[in-house]
Amino acid sequence: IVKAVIFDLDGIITDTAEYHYLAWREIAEELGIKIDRTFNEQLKGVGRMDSLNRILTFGNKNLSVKEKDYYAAKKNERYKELIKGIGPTDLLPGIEGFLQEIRDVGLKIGLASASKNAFTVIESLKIGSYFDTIVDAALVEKSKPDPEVFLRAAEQLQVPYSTCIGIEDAEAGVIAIKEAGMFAVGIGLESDLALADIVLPSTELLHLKQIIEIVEG
Ligand code: B16
Ligand code: MG
Repeated sequence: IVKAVIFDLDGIITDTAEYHYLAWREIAEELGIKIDRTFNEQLKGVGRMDSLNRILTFGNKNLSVKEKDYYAAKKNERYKELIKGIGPTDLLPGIEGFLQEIRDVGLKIGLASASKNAFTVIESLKIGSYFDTIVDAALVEKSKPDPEVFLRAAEQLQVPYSTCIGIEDAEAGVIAIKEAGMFAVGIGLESDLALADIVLPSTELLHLKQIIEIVEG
């Protein structure tokens, strides 16, 4: 029986991936590394320091811990500037209706994000009232694909892990959901999200009744 739905933020609720990309591209350029949108796919769902490490590996560059902290902080300042203008029109298609469907049947709603800016983004989108809990990177030790962020969210919601549906756009996130013992809905390409229980091409196609029918059989 399904008791809760736990959402990823970036790529599911809104497309902040583009802003992460623009901010990282500037930082990478400063480091003499050129990244493009194809490379950026590898940064989706991956935490801030892990993202920087991937960029450095890609560019064959080494930095000291202090330098890494400096560039990670600088990226975040730039990212925060870029997301200043986001609002309810930046919600991905169908998301608000889907949140309402979940509310209407009385299921709980959680957020499990690798971003330390999750609270700010949810506030800007004006959807904070839908969420019974928000678990972000500041509250967990291990980032996706570790299941910790999804496990914490279920605990906060006081529901068993196996009664949760997790929704993710990144491979690392789908792995985290499955490791948490939850039902995984992937949004994107079947070839990228092979471990998900079901894959839908767009958030527009999220409909609670259909998903519950598949989960509960
Ligand atoms: P921050 P999600 C993730 O959010 C993003 O997908 C990823 O690109 C980003 O690096 C990460 O958050 C950390 O974000 O720098 O804001 O702490 O998809 O898990 O909601
Ligand atoms: Mg995501």
